[in-house]
Amino acid sequence: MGNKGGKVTIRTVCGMPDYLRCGLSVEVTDGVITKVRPADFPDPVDKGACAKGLAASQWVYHPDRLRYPLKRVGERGGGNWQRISWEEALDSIVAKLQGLAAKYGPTSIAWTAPILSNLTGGGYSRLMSLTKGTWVDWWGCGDAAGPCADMATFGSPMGERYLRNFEDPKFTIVWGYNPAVTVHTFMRRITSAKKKGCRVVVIDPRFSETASHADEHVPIRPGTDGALALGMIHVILELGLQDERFIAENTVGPLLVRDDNGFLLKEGDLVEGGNQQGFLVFDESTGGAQPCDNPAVTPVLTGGYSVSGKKCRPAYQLLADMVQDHTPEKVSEITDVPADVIRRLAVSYATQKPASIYRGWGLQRSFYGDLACRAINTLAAVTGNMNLKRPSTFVLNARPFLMPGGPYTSIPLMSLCDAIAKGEPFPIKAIWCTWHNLINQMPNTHRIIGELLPNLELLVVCDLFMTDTAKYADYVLPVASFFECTDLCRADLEHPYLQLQQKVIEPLYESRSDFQIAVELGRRMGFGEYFNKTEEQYIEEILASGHPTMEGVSLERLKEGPVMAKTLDRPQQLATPTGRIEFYVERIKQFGQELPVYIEPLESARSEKAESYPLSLLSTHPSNRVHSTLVNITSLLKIDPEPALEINPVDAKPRDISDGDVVRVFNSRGQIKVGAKLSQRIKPGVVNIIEGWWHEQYIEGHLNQLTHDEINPVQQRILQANAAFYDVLVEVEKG
Ligand SMILES: Nc1nc2c(c(=O)[nH]1)N[C@H]1C(S)=C(S)[C@@H](COP(=O)(O)OP(=O)(O)OC[C@H]3O[C@@H](n4cnc5c(=O)[nH]c(N)nc54)[C@H](O)[C@@H]3O)O[C@H]1N2
Ligand SMILES: Nc1nc2c(c(=O)[nH]1)N[C@H]1C(S)=C(S)[C@@H](COP(=O)(O)OP(=O)(O)OC[C@H]3O[C@@H](n4cnc5c(=O)[nH]c(N)nc54)[C@H](O)[C@@H]3O)O[C@H]1N2
Ligand SMILES: [Mo]
Repeated sequence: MGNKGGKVTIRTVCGMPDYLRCGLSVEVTDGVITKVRPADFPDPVDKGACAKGLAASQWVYHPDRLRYPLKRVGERGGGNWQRISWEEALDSIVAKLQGLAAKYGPTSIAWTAPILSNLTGGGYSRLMSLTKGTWVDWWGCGDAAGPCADMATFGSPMGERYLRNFEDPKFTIVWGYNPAVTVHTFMRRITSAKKKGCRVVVIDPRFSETASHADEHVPIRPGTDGALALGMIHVILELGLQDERFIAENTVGPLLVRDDNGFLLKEGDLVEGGNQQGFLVFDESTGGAQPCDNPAVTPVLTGGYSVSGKKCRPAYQLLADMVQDHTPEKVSEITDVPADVIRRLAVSYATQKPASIYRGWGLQRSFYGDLACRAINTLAAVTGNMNLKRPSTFVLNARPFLMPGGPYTSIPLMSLCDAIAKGEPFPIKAIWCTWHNLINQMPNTHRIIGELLPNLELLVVCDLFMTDTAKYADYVLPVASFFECTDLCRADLEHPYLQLQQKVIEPLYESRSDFQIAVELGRRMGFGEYFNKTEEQYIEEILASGHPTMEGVSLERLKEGPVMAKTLDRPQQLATPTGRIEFYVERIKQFGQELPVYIEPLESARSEKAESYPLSLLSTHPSNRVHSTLVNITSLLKIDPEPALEINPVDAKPRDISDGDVVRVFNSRGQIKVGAKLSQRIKPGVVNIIEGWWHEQYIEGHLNQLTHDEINPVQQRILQANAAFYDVLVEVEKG
């Protein structure tokens, strides 16, 4: 509860949109936050808070914070606003939403809320469910390629966890990941393993903060990680270091694939009316095909066979054939990683067991990032470096809370622009933008401003600040921060806790929590009975699943501190079509990607396009901010004052660029101006601008005017397309 008088200390949870959910112990004096410290956790390794959490009180008390609802006056984006009351704002917005829903259908109203099973996003989820609106699935804004790969390989978008978290790893690869900056909870685990003798290797085109804590840094050409993984598999197979037992028991390796059509051989192919899910392996002792789940059979992994006249080979043989020409020398040419390093990495990963991979998002933001992640998953599978244990978890009673009116439609972020500009696959006319700064953070900003905004009849933004998106809104609503409202913070795999985000101060000015805003909307839309309980009552409902993982967990218990998740004893059942780890994915055969083949990046520095734009542009995540959140905090600006282009002196010199010079960074989509920062830490041929800065902080333009929104159809088929933010070519000149 918010406290008015005296000095109290309240445990709450950091709600910054990095989703780390660190515990914070907040001292409040006479209703004002006076100190923020890291709070205790049952496992001390989880205690810690970073500059972001500690600066959050400056964010909450920032003089520029939005204070009351605003209505646009004049042109959109013209900067003229009229202060209005909440009553007036909500009444007029609801009238407009209902008018649009009547004219274009309820799915024409889109919401960008994060639907975690908590109140902040959950209130909007209830509204979407009751009104049959559309949820904008934000995952494709840079984070969906790995999940696509995991969906294909493991049947779950969260399968990345199978590659890591071994109790006592001997060898760890941190791949396209900078957890020293982005996921401190992981970095603490990596560092503690290293102290126990685990060797840590970081694969990254930049000598990142994480690389500086590692035993070895492997600089790689951006977008070529898939080739590296295939090269490592080549070495492993050549030396016979694969784990054949694991492959035979857990993967599609032994399943027979038909030579004539590339599909898995099924019982139904041999016997009229036979099982179409009955996958077959070749049994050498009987010299024939047998069901893959027959425990008496020892299936072969290699060779070619004829079964009832149908020629086939085990999927493992097809993988071996594919990696055959990925020699370390050839892969070295593709990746710029020396052949002996590829050999050494492969041998260490296959022999220093258990070996773990922490796979980040950096390598996923290439156009074929899903293929790279599938190749890495395959590398883990052929060596048996897999952790198939069920993670500890909580099973909440979230669904009735989130979807009291049943499920609703969703649209992948990468399809949002088409829905608004072209009405495809269905028209969207209004966006309720909460929790996101889409004009700043979506790729290809020119398209957002040129096509999305003009075709949108209503844009409502709920935020704490006048962000770039809020500037283009029709209504701007001041939102309460996580310090100013109660919520339930769910455990995730990195942080196996359920915690209570306790309100530490009353909402400042006229701000209201997202949940309270949803309540007010719901009541006005005629759903009052679904919004008539208190926050705490709803939290109690969400906790009351009766599931064994929730034993002893109550609101009262959570007020005392976090609860650690329990492990379920049920064995893991993979939800792939074969129930096995699939490095061979039959259903994308038509795209030629049934195996995790390597394809050059869309904007490859070795393509024709590179003659005009020879440098690969990355835009990595900021250290002391979360994307565009916290860009306006004075103390943090002292550490990192403005956008800059990191460029290697090898690339700067021929362009006559010195440290601090203003440079023009451009491609066919746009041009921007920033200061240059010469750095040996970035690989020649690669440049980087840390993402998140607001438009007004650039000398000219904005980073995302250079990025593109090309859709990868295979990703779309498997899960959803991902924004390839790091698959971008540019040229740089003094300027
Ligand atoms: N402080 C802070 N923490 C955050 C966030 C934040 O903005 N600030 N954002 C949160 C969110 S939403 C996310 S998605 C995560 C992101 O977390 P990370 O994945 O750790 O972040 P990135 O900076 O995108 O990329 C990680 C590294 O990948 C490298 N990289 C880029 N391209 C390639 C490539 O082709 N191959 C390889 N091998 N490496 C490559 C980059 O140089 C970078 O060092 O962080 C979360 N945590
Ligand atoms: N070029 C480039 N672009 C990128 C990326 C990249 O690496 N390079 N990364 C991409 C990735 S991985 C991601 S996840 C996206 C992130 O994109 P966004 O989710 O848009 O990230 P933020 O800029 O942090 O926006 C969060 C907004 O929510 C507001 N906010 C904070 N707390 C609350 C609250 O309690 N309620 C409400 N209503 N608002 C709140 C903040 O003030 C902020 O304006 O960006 C993507 N864009
Ligand atoms: Mo992200």
